Amino acid sequence: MRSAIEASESVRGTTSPNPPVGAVILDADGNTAGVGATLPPGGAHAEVSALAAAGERARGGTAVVTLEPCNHTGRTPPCAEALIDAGVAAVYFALADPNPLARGGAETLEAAGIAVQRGLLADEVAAGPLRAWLHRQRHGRPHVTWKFAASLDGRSAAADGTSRWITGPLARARVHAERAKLDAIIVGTGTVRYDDPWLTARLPDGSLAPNQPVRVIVGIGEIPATARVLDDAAPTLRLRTRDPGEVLDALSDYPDVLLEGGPTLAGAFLAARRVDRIQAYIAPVLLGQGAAALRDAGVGNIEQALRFERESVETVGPDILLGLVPGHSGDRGSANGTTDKD
Ligand code: AOF
Ligand code: ZN
Repeated sequence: MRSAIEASESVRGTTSPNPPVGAVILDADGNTAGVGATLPPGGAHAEVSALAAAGERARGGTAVVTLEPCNHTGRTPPCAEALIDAGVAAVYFALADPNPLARGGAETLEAAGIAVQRGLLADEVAAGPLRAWLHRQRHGRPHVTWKFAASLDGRSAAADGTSRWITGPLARARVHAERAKLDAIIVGTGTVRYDDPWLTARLPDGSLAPNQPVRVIVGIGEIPATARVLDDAAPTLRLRTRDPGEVLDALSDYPDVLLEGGPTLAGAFLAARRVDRIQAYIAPVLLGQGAAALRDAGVGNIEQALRFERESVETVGPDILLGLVPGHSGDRGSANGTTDKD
């Protein structure tokens, strides 16, 4: 399953609106016979590409898939049938398919006499490669990650506005590697005016990654015609609204969305409870003055503080990457000041 997760990670950002699924076929002796991952929409599902790689070695073997094999004829024929036809003896999958059109593959496989194991590394898959797709299936809107980099005292620029580089090269490389796996990156018009970001995903050598997320500029302010985000290195979408709900409605085809800045836009999304995860890169740097990473998120007193729970903490070179999710309060998981008081 770890290999299947790795395969699914390798296609994250290229499969929307389909989920990035990974599959591994083991032969009857338990050796890896084929690895596959979902191709762009209309192309083969993960199981079918793994079966193609395995060929005859699939017979009597085992399929390991991050999502329940589909049971439907959509853009492609059902994977459950493909697994039956290939003669696999067992199927392990992590997550049941929540899509009512596609689900039921497990029962079809079992009816054909195949041993089915559900739930293998389910939490890892749900928090990892299938996270955004599952979120969109459940909530009908994109999964939003707010990413920011700040000094230890929460600032993203020094007193004179200079901001390069607060975090180290490893953190920046990581941000670029992550960009290539997203569907869309959102920035406000203010950030476009002040920072003139390019918002492309670059490989370590500086060249453009093959997969580029859509660059989304939101807000009613004007931006210069010479702004770098307007070039043709990646598609760009201009949304003349500041309302997070309207922005996400317009992005319904883009399940995995990154909110990059600036502080005002982040504040609007946080106040509207439209941030599903925070990735905070914290550098061991003190600035003392300078713009904060966040402005006005609707918090007037400590009771209203937006509280989050730690999902992960990692060191990235000299910096710390904190992964946070909204604190549990109410079934929508909105972040507010009612948890973690002690
Ligand atoms: C799988 N393996 O690799 C993926 C699955 O329109 P289609 O035919 O491409 O089907 C899309 C649906 O199939 C999608 O919503 C999800 O339920 C499932 N995706 N299933 O067996 C795969 N990507
Ligand atoms: Zn399928």
